[in-house]
Amino acid sequence: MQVRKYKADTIHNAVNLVKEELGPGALILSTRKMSAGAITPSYNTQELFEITAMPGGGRKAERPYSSKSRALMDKTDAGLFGSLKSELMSIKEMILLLNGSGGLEEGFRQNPGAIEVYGSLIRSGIAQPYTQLFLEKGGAFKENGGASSKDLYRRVFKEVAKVIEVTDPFKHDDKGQVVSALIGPTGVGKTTTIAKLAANLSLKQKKSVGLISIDNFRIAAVDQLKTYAGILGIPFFAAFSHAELEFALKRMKEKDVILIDTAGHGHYDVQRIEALRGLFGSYLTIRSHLVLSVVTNELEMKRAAKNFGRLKFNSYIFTKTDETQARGVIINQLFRLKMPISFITTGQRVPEDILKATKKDILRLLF
Ligand SMILES: Nc1nc2c(ncn2[C@@H]2O[C@H](COP(=O)(O)OP(=O)(O)OP(=O)(O)O)[C@@H](O)[C@H]2O)c(=O)[nH]1
Ligand SMILES: [Mg+2]
Repeated sequence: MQVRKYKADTIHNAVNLVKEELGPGALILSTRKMSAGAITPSYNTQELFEITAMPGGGRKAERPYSSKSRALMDKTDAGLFGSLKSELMSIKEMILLLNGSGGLEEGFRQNPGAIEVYGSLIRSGIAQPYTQLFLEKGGAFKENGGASSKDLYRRVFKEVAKVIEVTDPFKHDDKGQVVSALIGPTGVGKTTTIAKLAANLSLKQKKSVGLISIDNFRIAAVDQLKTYAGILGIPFFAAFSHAELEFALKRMKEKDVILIDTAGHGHYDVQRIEALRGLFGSYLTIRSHLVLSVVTNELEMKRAAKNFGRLKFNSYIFTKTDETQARGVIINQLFRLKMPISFITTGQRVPEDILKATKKDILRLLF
């Protein structure tokens, strides 16, 4: 089977070329419109049409080939079919993207380069309205906005970066002791993240660290952190009441950093969240940080942020970024409730899998 490509300035001329060479029974496999300049400078027209075709009428018309040249041709055919298949896939994807593009078709017609950037943001999990906003702000639909997709990527990423704010809760200043509590839904990685933070602060940053666990209904959960404290050789207290929390804080008042682990609450468990607020309420020094897993369904994430908002948290910690490619949920959450990001966790290993949040790292994880 001989698959060949024919190029001409109009589709009509390309069809004529096919007929001339392969006869009127030729089978047209695909047609494609291209920009002529990109292919060869010898074409003076703006557009170029390419037809992929093969002779019709079955194998009888073909010349017999040696087994060597047959194998070579099969290889070429396979390559051609491979490229046709991937072309079809990208066309399919583009149609899907355009269908959900909320009326951006006209913008894309003017600047086809913008489709690639748009697809990249959508694939990262950033919701359509925010993706559209980033493209608009990046000038994707202005005249020449899509001239170079590299340039457009740069401008759009800059817009995404503007939405991201980062903070370091443990940055040394003269405020004295830092007391940080991690709050959040069940199983998002609070205890694991505390262990990572404790190890990095004490071993790498040479800070004196103390741990407190507030989990008054699960002995195993308390043991989990106690074990980490033992390994690191740092003090640990379990506190189930005001008095016990007060005692633990007093005993560790010389420490640079105190990390407080809390029991995971279902975000519908407003009563428990309120209880925690009652417990923390009288300590102005305690700063809370909301831990959210990026694999959580977005609606759940939104509700969790709302209900834990009663505790007036100071930053987000996003966990389990290693479990999904669609990390754009981070950006979606920032649109719902703007708050700086302090840490990102990237796996189960303690203490390695944690990053201090930087705009650059977050952008790298997103795209
Ligand atoms: N893949 C992955 N797993 C993680 C990450 N962080 C934590 N985990 C895992 O998530 C599971 C739950 O972690 P925990 O630290 O016990 O979660 P928690 O928020 O303290 O849970 P509760 O105390 O029950 O609310 C464990 O299996 C962790 O190893 C991460 O960044 N990536
Ligand atoms: Mg825990």
